[in-house]
Amino acid sequence: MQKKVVVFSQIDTEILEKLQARYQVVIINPKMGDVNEQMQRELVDADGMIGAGRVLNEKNLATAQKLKIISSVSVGYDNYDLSYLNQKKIWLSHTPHVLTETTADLAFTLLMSAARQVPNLDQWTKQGQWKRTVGTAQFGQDIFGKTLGIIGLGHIGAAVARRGFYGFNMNILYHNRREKIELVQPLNAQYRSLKDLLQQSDFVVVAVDLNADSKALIDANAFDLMQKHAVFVNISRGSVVDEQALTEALQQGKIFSAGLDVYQKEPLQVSPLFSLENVVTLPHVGSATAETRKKMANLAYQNLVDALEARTPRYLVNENFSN
Ligand code: 8YV
Repeated sequence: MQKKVVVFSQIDTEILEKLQARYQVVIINPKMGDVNEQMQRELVDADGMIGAGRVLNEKNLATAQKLKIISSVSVGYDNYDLSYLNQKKIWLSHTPHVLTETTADLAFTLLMSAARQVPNLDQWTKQGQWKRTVGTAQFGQDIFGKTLGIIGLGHIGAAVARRGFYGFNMNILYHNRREKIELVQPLNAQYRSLKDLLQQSDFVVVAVDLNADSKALIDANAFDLMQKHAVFVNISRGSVVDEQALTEALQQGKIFSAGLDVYQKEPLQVSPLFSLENVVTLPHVGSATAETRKKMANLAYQNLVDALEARTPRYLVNENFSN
């Protein structure tokens, strides 16, 4: 009998066609009614799931009887209840590496846009406000040769560090759960406590995973420690930052500006951040280029097929139940 796959978000059309050629495919469609109800119904006899951007836990997975794998089209997996998946012996796979450079590119895009007020000045120019030579209100911050502090030196954090070091001659500081001696040697990057990093950096980039230790890691106290000219960038997960404290820091000029790709609640539809000129807000597009999303979809497809054909997926996140 054909295996059944539940697709729980929009996915690449070619991958969808490949799935349809191989398996019975059901697509969860928010336009067709309550998503959790659709999932509970479809999961009863499903063998695999593929998608991204949905919270999956006991509430919507409880009816699954023989689900072997959830193949996430993402590197982050904070939206999945790992202990529940382990308990139910459901594999979780993800798509690391293929999005590293693209996401680091976006971190730098945000860093530079926020440092030089790019979206703000674009609007200003288009609105015809450029009547004479620019004044101090239009000035930005120097980037070349400044100090870049990276919180979370995983693959993406390291790719951000390389851009800063090789491209902009920056002095690199990092904070991480453990020191990464070999990785940082060529970049001459220095380990710092969180407090020291916040106090000493001109640019602070958050690139940590969201977990119990990193939740609200950047709070009001953290913004108090930063320099007044500092630029803050978050490309990891919104919940790593206390968004209200960030909003207040921007309103009160405790830091110069921020560049954000992620928020506590996504999609972000209404926010006090929207009325601030010193913040650049993007709609969670770290990995969103045509090429990279294609690579992620392919990898997620491969992980799914491996699991459904009794092979261990390459990029497994939780326990390997086949052992
Ligand atoms: C995902 C991301 O594609 O990979 C991640 O962890 O944050 C993005 O690249 C996005 O979460 C999908 O909704």
